[in-house]
Amino acid sequence: MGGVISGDSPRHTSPASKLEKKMVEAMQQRALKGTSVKSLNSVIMKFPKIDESLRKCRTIFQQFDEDSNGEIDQLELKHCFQNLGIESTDQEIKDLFQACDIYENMGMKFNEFIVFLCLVYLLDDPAVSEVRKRMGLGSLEPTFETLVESFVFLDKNKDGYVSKSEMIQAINETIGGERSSGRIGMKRFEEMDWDKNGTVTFKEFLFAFTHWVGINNEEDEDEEE
Ligand SMILES: [Ca+2]
Ligand SMILES: [Ca+2]
Ligand SMILES: [Ca+2]
Repeated sequence: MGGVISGDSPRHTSPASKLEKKMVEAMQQRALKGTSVKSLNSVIMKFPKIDESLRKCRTIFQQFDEDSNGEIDQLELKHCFQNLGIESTDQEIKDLFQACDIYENMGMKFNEFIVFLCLVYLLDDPAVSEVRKRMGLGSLEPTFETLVESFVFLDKNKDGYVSKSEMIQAINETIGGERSSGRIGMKRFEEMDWDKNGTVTFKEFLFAFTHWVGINNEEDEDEEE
């Protein structure tokens, strides 16, 4: 396959929220800086460390989840921001939620929260960087950087989305022409493409990632009632 990816027009069917658009733009910007990731294997090597860091996020999550129901709702996020002394409008909170809440539930579950944190990391916005500082994301930043760089590695044409052919290309580069690699690539891609629109956003990528590193909401939560 050559480098031309022409029959690959992305179909972004679902209307993106303002924040999601911002995130795609942020990824496009970030992609211009390049990536130190050379292969999927090198990302896979980092899984244990990523796993460990993402578990630290659970502690933060629990602090936000005032009623401990396993979800952070808009009011809880607002309270949290208030406690941190961050001014936020209801609309901003709503946008943050829409950007992360893949299932369009009332609350953000843990894996959606990771998407949220990564968004906070990625967005170069004065208000957001204030959130970042106050939430003490410092130790998590290398993990988010790895995740961002992995996405940039996959997004060959740097448009902020990973298409099917880009995914297969990355897999082929890594495994070096094993016959099954294309099929594995497709399977991985389908796992990531939650809304089945043919492209994977950074949000979808992160969401899938929390599964791959073994974080699972339902299994980790002991029902206490
Ligand atoms: Ca809650
Ligand atoms: Ca792309
Ligand atoms: Ca998608």
